[in-house]
Amino acid sequence: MATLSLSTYDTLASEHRSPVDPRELTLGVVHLGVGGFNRGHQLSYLERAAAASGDRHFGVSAYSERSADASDVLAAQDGLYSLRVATGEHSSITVIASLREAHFAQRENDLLIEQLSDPAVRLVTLTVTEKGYHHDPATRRLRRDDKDVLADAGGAPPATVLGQLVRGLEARRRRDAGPITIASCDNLPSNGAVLAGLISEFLELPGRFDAGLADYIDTQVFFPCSMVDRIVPAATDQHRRLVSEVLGVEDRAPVLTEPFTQWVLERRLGPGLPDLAGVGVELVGDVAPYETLKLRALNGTHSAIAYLGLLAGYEEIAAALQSEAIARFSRAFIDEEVEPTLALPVGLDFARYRDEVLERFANPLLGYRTLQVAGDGSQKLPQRVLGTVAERLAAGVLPRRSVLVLAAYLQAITEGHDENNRPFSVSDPLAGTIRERLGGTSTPSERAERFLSVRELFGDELGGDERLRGLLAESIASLQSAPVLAVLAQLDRQ
Ligand code: CS2
Repeated sequence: MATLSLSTYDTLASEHRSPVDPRELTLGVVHLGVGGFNRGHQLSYLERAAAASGDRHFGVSAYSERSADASDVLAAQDGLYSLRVATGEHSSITVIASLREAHFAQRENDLLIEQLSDPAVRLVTLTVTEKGYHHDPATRRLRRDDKDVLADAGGAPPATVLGQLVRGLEARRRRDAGPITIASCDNLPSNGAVLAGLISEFLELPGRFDAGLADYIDTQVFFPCSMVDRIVPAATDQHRRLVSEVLGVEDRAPVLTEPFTQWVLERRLGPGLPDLAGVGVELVGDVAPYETLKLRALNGTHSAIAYLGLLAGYEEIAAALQSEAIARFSRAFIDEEVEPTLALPVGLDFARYRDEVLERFANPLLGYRTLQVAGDGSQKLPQRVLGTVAERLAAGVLPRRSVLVLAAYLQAITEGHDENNRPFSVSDPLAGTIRERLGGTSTPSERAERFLSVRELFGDELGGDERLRGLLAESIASLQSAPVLAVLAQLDRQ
């Protein structure tokens, strides 16, 4: 079978072609982190903006950060890939036009710096995952001892996004290429402000930077915060086969997603951007209420289902939610523990939001794996669960469900198997540290104490909280002594 590329594009049935001819798009956007999420979310908005406005200046050059795998496959397809929106029998499959170039950042550093300094480029977007920011999850400050960060500051070919952006901005300033907007689209609270803060901390490291760069960044570079929402599971071979059959050409980089999509973007934007508001992006003065809601109610519940489901032996989120105990737990977690901590966006119907989130998770067509959501918990849990824990404790209430999620996370990364002894391996940058810290400890209260001593994760305040320590020890003990679903049922009776 021929491969999807510009040379086979015209053979596609018109229903599978983009409303925009990919050959007409010129470079206007650089993206860092070309995973499924970016392709299922931002690139689809950019394509619709091009279609709606007729403006062809926002083609995207995207870079993969950690390995060349994704960018090589996309480059071989001339940036083309299909997006399947799973709505039951009538899934639509269309090729997205926006991605015009794909590169591996570490192999093509010079090109990246050149494109970041191109006057035609007015927008940079990032989806590099939580750990891509090289910060401490608890404090959101730069990890000043990170060896890649230090090498980048010293002038090595940049391997971190911070180094890449700073070198690109230096070149942009020298070239007088005009203001630029850098939009973080990762699931971090205040993502834009955090990125701006990390860049300014990076510039304080011992290293070689153009004098005056910090002032230039202050006046010429815009870092809006954003909340992005769409469930985009990792691609499977089965999906690749199905899509290739429908298209009649082989697509080795297809993306599957759900109908729901949302992008709330802070109105802190530089000039010359595509008309995103025209295609449904909500431009607001303050993203915080949207992002706290999403991170705690949606992502927090996702992580909860992932760890509890994984331990109970469920491979997929939707399957785990079919368990009545997990479904009941999720509702109660959102209603009783998360909701009281939220300042809701004006006009939001919370009960409806919660039902919609749980319905989206239950979509069996997505096949979203518990193991995927469980990955990198140390980078995710602070904003997803620990904020809720801290605020409930401050209000004098013991957040039993949230703390059970922490115990389930601990069990998942230290035990590495479910309750039927089936092994799994959760990938997490702090897993080694946590396992080491726990060493040969055996009693639940020792385990709780050692776990809380991982200050990169808990910070000083929560890490030293006695009530949290007691509750965590109880949760660890209950998971050690009964099957997960029985523990959940027991919680309901308390
Ligand atoms: C998920 C998110 O994998 C995960 O950690 O919780 O990717 C989630 O699907 C998205 O944030 C939904 O917008």
